[in-house]
Amino acid sequence: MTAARAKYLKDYTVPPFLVDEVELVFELNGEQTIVTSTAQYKRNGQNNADLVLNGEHQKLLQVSLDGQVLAQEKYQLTEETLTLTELPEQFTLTIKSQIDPVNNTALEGLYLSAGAYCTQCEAEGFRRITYYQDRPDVLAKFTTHIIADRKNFPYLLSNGNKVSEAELEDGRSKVTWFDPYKKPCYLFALVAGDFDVLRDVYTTKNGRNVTLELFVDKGNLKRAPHAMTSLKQAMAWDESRFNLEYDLDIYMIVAVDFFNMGAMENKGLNVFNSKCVLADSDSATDNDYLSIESIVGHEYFHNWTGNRVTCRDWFQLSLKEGLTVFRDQEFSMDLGSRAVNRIQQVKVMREHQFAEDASPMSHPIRPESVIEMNNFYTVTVYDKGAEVIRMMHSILGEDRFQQGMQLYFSRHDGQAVTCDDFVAAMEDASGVDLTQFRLWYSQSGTPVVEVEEAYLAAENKLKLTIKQSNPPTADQKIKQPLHIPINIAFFNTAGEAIDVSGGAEQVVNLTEAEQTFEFSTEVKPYFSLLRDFSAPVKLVYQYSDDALACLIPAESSQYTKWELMQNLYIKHITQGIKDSSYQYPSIICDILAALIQDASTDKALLAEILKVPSFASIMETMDTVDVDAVIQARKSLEQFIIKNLNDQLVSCYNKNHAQTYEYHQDAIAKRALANSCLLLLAASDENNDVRTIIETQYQNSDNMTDTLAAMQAASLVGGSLFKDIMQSFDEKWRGDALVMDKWFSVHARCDSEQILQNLDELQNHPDFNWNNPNRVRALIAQFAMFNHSQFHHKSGRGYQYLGRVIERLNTSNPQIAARMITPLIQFKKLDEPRQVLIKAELSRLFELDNLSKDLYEKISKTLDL
Ligand code: B3K
Ligand code: ZN
Repeated sequence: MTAARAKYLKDYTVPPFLVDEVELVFELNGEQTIVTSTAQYKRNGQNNADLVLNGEHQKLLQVSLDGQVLAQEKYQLTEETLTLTELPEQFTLTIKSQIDPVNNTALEGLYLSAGAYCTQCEAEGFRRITYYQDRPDVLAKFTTHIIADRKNFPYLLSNGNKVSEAELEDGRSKVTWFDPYKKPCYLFALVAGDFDVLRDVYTTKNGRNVTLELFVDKGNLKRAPHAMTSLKQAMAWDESRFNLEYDLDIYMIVAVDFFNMGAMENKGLNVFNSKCVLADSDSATDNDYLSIESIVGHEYFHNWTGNRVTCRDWFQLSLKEGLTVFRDQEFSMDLGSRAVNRIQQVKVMREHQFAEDASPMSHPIRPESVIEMNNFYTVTVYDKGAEVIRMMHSILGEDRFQQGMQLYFSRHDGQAVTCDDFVAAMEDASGVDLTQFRLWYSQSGTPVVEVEEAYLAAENKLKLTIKQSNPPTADQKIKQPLHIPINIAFFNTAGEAIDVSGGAEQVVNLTEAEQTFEFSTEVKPYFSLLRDFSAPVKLVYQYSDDALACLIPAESSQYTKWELMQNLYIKHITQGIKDSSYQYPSIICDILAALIQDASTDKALLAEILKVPSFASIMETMDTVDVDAVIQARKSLEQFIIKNLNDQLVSCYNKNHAQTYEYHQDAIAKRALANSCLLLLAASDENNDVRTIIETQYQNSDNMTDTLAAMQAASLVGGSLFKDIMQSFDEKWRGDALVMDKWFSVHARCDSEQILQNLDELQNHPDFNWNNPNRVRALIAQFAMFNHSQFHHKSGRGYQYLGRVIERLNTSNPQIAARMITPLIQFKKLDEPRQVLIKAELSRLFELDNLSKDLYEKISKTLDL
């Protein structure tokens, strides 16, 4: 194991040397690929520091200073660094080294993905390519020459604009790219391969033509148009909403099959996981379409928030990620359903981020110490980071927020800056004091907000006493009160909005540990709290059933209707967990029936409301979890709903299920609603008619959304129907691994006693590949995250199975291994015997000889070592 030492935010110092220009020459030659880098260094202010370059996994061939080859005793080489001493004020350094992209299964640095060369440099992958100061605050202009065999690699791509192209005599080509924008090395990219290309042009609002190119594996062109459309929509949206225009003459996206995450925003040359690009209605679901739209948007938006203005150091990651997630969320919300998007965002927060806050890996959105940076591309930095930006947006309002953005760019374009610089721009542009608000950047954990009400009839006054508590987290014991905006709306018992003092809808700002807010009102009102999830907190307030029955139809915020329904479900599931014979109250079905009946109900919203809260979101509301009781209580609630609403669900299905596929918002909503009804009906213990519906839907489906829903429904009813459908899908899609991922996932989620044998067998399927992260996620991560009854099997076999997978990935792909370990480190709410089993598995892993830094950081924190 490499030395696992933590780095601290407080230790930041400026780089001792800066680089103006760097020139890279790549001679792509399989296992013996040669990289030569030439960079102009100059001292950064007065200092006599050594130059310490980062470099790993490469063979250093030669170092030259100002054209003179250096003898070995003139520099010090370790596994991770190259150090040069006694350097002049300015000099040119040329370094030649050899790297092996062919055997690079970590998928960091330069590697081969299904025959094409590609790179992934963020966070610290550039050091696997050449020796350099691999940190985001060293910004340089890059020139890249790529030399490779013409026949196998007709496309040689890098950042910026292509400046020359030549055919060499030996069958190779040489292409040169120049990127005029200074950038940190994490934004460097290179791709070499043979592709099909979808081309288009975008004309910016100032009339500049930008060439758009989308590179996909040969034969995949028909799955490229949706990503191209999304890109053009993103470019137009950023102009209209943020007044930001694209800055190069060309924008390229390359889809590759082997990729550790979703996509990467390299300047002018995004590299994408093919899963986040390729879609047609036959092979991709509506959710795939929407996720592609949002990821294409996200990477595009980074061109300003991330690339033009970047991070000073990696502790500031949320500067670009929180902000860019906020921007991609708004993009999706402006294009599609605001409510459904908000629901998805909140689910990520409750099901994943709150769990991370409660885990040994808890950290603020701006972490203070890091061992392996790749471990901090988290739901906290990304999604809670976006919630923090969203709160600023709601405190300032759209206009002042946009003025803050303009000030931020005018101050910092071309710089590497901090989260504080961002908040300062918001503050200076708006005149709003964000001193206390800044704590959201440094304080980890999920605040708990408790609300108590008192109506003083004699005074016509409602008093809300609101308390915040900020429980200690693994990383931070002492907490302070935060600035928490709480959005509230008031209604009378007839469900009409009532104007209390301050308005029928208002935001109160909780800034102290406890505050009482008074509202004048002649009637005792009902009110809904934390509307639109106005802050990333846990709300502790128990609405009465009567209040919910009034508020759900009355609420004008579609998201909040869903939120209130969740509250009703969870309230009663909690009873069901305590008492397995608990009778669910009819009010649940009365409210659902009314929503189904009401033609004005938003269909996409209803599709979400008809989903009983997930295991993870129930878990979030409890301190300790009895796994089997939660599974049972969810099931009983589903049975209760189906029993009472069977006919309504069938007729709602029939009304909304379409025979012919169309792709637009209304059609997507109808499909979602029909499939929510189908999945609920399929969960029934008794209903046999549903088999016919599932079979017909599967047979007649002309799109993947309905096909997959039928397959998932079949997995719930089981038997020969399920077997037949799975077999038919395999026959149809075998060989198309991206599509087969859906099939692997349905298998992985099956609640079968045989699941571990099944997982073993599935690994022998020709489309399964341990080196491809998509496959591993589709099969193993789906099992560990969603197959609750089997993963948490009381024997511990589920935990041990995942442990063996992690052991295997530890050497081949440490980043993926560390991602997959999440279900094993978030165990604090489980019963004691299960915790013991998990810890035993973690202790075993901790003893591995070659444990990566990635896993070391997570396991040592979990076992408190
Ligand atoms: N910036 C990349 C993520 C890089 C992850 C490195 N482990 C994608 C994104 O957030 O847009
Ligand atoms: Zn990002």
